[in-house]
Amino acid sequence: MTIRPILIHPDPRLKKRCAPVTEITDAHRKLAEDMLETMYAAPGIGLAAPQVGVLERILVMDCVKDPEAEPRPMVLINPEITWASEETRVYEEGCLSIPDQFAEIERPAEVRVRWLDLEGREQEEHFTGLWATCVQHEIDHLDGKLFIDYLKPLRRQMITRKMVKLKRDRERERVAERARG
Ligand code: K1U
Ligand code: ZN
Repeated sequence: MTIRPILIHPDPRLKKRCAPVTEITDAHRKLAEDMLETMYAAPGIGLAAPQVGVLERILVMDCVKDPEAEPRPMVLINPEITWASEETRVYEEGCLSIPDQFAEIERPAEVRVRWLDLEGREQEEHFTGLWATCVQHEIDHLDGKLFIDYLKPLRRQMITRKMVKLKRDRERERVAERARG
């Protein structure tokens, strides 16, 4: 398993609508394994393929937060929301592609989602609580949407500017480190 680099906003690959997976191959199974390892290492509770530069409709998540509890790694291919509750829930979201920035986002409190598993079998499940919030955040990634797209333009621009600076600083540090040998 490999930890893959996570793209940081702004990046054009994070704004693209991803293509459905038409045939599940060993490359998809390797990608899913790597995404789970990358998510756990971050650490995070979800990760979508475009965040590691793959523009296909695959996401992983595990919202079991209790370190004593059994983990529940999930891989969802071509996920579709088949039902969303009218009731909403507000949660302070973060994003591994927008480090150290958080905002309260309102979404349906409960959703039903249909997807294919790694063997190509259709699955459907009702999600509530953090699982519902997370799966919607990840499906948004597959549609090229970030949580900051729900914010007012001024706040979105401020966060984007911070991310531009963060990327510039990280690149300078990378160049300086290479020069040091
Ligand atoms: O998609 C991503 O960028 C991952 C993101 C998922 C997410 C977080 C919050 C609400 C909805 C979706 C993250 O995992 S950010 C990190 C995070 O939330 C976390 C990290 C460690 C422990 C618990 C949570
Ligand atoms: Zn995210």
